[in-house]
Amino acid sequence: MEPTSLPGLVLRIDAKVCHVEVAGRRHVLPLAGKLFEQRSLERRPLAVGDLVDVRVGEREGEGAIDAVQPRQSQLTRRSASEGEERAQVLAANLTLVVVVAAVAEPPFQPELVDGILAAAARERIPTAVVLTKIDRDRRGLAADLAGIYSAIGSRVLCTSTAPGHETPGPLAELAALLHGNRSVLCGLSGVGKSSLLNTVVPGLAQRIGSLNHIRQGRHTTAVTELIPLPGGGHVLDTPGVRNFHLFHTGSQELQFLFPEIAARLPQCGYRNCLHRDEPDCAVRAALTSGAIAATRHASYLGMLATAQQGERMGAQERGASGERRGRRGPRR
Ligand SMILES: Nc1nc2c(ncn2[C@@H]2O[C@H](COP(=O)(O)OP(=O)(O)O)[C@@H](O)[C@H]2O)c(=O)[nH]1
Ligand SMILES: [Mg+2]
Ligand SMILES: [Zn+2]
Repeated sequence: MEPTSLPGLVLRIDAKVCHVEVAGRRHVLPLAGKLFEQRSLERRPLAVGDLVDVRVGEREGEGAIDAVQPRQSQLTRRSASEGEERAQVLAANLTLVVVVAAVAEPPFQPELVDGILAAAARERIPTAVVLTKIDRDRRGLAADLAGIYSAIGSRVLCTSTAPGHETPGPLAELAALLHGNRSVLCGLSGVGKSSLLNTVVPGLAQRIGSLNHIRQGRHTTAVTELIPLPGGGHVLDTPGVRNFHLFHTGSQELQFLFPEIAARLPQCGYRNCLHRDEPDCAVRAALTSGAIAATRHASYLGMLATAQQGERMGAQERGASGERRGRRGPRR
């Protein structure tokens, strides 16, 4: 009898196999078959979070992935390897992106946080910001950052999971946020993502890393895997991202990914204002009055410069493609 096709959720992708949840059960299936032969467009046609049609066999390892459903969203960053830019899809079909940043070590990086928020905004994925290690906040950084991110409409949770300093309210709220969602915890390595999950997901035996010491020979989350939550939903614990550059985002598109800029641009004097040094700019006026945070505007300018550099290189490459076809010059 022909096995029937069933809907599955991709939990984890390894070199040769992937883990797929089908009707509440995990199956390990080979990354082989028709779907994986047409590899020309994308290096890997599958991402964690993809909804797939599978046939599962009687025994472990049997079965196949027949098709991938169109994605609702894909959280994507730009990755460069061997001078070639590619889109790296962190996860597909997420319903919540939780940006995690510490107010102690490792130091807060506005452009990383703002990059993740912009990438999520681009895909219209709701976001929340979790500020961790507030037990070690000596300078009131958590309050400042909470002010900045609340002002742009983010839900901000200030947490500590340090023994004796736990913040029960915000941790309970995080648990409630994760419940029923397909979410990702995204931020630098060492900010406390795994610690948060261990605290809010009962019975989760995550490996906890440490900046200072190694427990049981390991100190980081090794794989990117969607973890089923008791009571519904999934959460992705990532090993940590060091940067988050947007993939092919135009310089005119960027302003719409910063809500506080998007809200003000109708008031700018120039129709094509990029809110950098143009006169009569409503965004810069808000910056001067303190209504827009300097760090947010700086992140925007940094991302704008990157976008414009990409556009210039794209134009150059198109112009020179006749003589240089097939050759990839070094990128500045
Ligand atoms: N003081 C303090 N340390 C924390 C907190 N959360 C995590 N840590 C420590 O920070 C280190 C990295 O934590 P981990 O959860 O592995 O971070 P991840 O890489 O983001 O998953 C570990 O040594 C944790 O014990 C916190 O709220 N307060
Ligand atoms: Mg971790
Ligand atoms: Zn402007």
